[in-house]
Amino acid sequence: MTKQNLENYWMPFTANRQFKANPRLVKSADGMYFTLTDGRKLLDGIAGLWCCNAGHNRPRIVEAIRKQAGELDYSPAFQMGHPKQFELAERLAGHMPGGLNKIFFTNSGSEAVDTALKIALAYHRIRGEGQRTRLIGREKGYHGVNFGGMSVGGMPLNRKMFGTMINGVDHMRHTHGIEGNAFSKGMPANGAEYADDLIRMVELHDASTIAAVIVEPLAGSAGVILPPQGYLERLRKICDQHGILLIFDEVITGFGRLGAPFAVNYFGVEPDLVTSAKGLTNGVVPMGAVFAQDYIYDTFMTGPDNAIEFFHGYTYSGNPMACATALGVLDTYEEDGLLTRGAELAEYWQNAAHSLADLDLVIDVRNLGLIAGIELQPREGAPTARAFEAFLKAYDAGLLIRTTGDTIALSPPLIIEKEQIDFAFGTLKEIIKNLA
Ligand code: PXG
Ligand code: PLP
Repeated sequence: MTKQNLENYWMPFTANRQFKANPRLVKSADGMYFTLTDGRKLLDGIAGLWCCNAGHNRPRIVEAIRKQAGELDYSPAFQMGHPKQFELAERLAGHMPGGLNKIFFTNSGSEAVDTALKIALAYHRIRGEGQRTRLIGREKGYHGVNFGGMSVGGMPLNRKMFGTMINGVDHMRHTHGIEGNAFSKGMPANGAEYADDLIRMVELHDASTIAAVIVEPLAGSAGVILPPQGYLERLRKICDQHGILLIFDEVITGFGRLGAPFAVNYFGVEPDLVTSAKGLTNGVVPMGAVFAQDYIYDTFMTGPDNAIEFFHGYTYSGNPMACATALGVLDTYEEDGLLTRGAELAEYWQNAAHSLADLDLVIDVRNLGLIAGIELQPREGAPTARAFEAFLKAYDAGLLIRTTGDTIALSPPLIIEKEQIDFAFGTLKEIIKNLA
C-alpha cells in the first residue's frame, strides 16, 4: 500500500502536525467498535464525538440511506417540501415533552444554536420588545463554533483568536469546582445559587434588554460539568420573572444520553427553545434541529399569510437524505429502547466510573446517565499533557476516549454492554495508575 498523502486536509480541532506525524486512521465501524486501517479494533467509548448513540453500522439506518439515495436526492428547502420533513418533525415532537412541538432543521449543532439565537431575537421584536437584544451565555459553555454560538460560548481558546465576536453578549459564571462537590455521584448538591448570577446580569443590563439565556443542561465539551441540584429550576424561574427566553443546548444531552429522550425530560425543566444535533442522525449524516415552543411559532405566524415569517434557513435544511437517516435512527432508538436504556445502565456505569476515584492522580469523578468525566491532576507546568497521554495509551490499548483539558470524557453508544463498561474503566484504571 502506498503511503497516504496527509498534507492537503486541514483537520478541525486537531494538532495537525502531531497527527500527521503519527496518524490514527479509522477504516470501518460496527456496533461498539471501530476498526483501524491497521486492522486493530477500538471500543468506541465516546460514541464517535458524542453522536453515535445507536452504535455503528445499524441496519435500519443503512437501509434508510440506501433507499433514499435512489428515490429523492434533493428537493429545494425553500417554498418546497417533501413528506419526510413533516414526518420527522412530528415524530420528534412526540419524544419531546410539553409544548416544544415546532421544529426547524439545520445541518449541525452550531447552526442549530445560531438559529435559536435568531429565533429569540426575532420573537421579541415581533412582540414589540425589539430592545431585547442581549444574549447571555455562561463561562465554559460550548455552543459550537459559528459566530453566535462562539460569542455566547465560554471556552477561552475557542474565542480568543476571533476578535470582538457579536455585540451585546454577557456570561454568567460557570458551576465547576464548587467546594464540596468533588466525587459527587450524579448531580452535585451544592451550587443552585449560582443561577442567581442571572439576577446580576439583570441588575447590570436591565431585564428589558435581555432576549435569551443559553446553557447546556449538562456541559459536555468543557469536561462534563453537571448542573447542581435545583440550578436549572432556578434559572427557569428567574427567566420567567423577567421575560427572558431560556434555551437548552441539548446537542450532547439529547437522544437518550441521560437515560431519557432529552434533558428536558430528565430534569423536568422546560425551556423555550431546545437545540439538538449529533444523536438526531446518529452522526451518520449532518443534521441539527431547533425545537420551539408552540407559542414562539405562533408569534411568528401573525403577519399576512403570504409573507415569509422568518428570514432564515439553509440550503440543506430538512435535506431528504438527512431526514431519511434520522427516521431510520428513530426507528432504531425506538425498537431497541435506546432513549431510556441509559437509565437501566446508569447505576452500573456510575459504580464503574467511581471505581477510579481512589487513584492518586484522579481529582474528581463526575457522572450522569451514560456520561462520565474523570478529572486528572494536571502535570506541573504542562496542563492537558497528562490527559492526552492517557488518550494515546487508551488508543494503543483498544479504547477510544475523549479528553478536554485534563478531564477524560466517556460517553459511549447507548448499546454498550456491562462487560464493555468493565473493559473501558478497567483499561483506564491501569493506564491512569501508570501515568507519570
Ligand atoms: N452545542 C453543544 C452543547 C455541543 O456539544 C455544539 C453545540 C456544536 O455542534 P456541531 O455539530 O456544530 O459540532 C456542540 C458540539 C468534544 C466535542 O470533544 C463536542 C462537540 C463537538 C465536537 C467535540 O467535547 N460538541
Ligand atoms: N454563500 C453563498 C454565495 C450562497 O449562495 C449560499 C446559499 O445560497 C450560502 C453561502 C449559504 O449556504 P448554506 O445555505 O448551505 O448555508
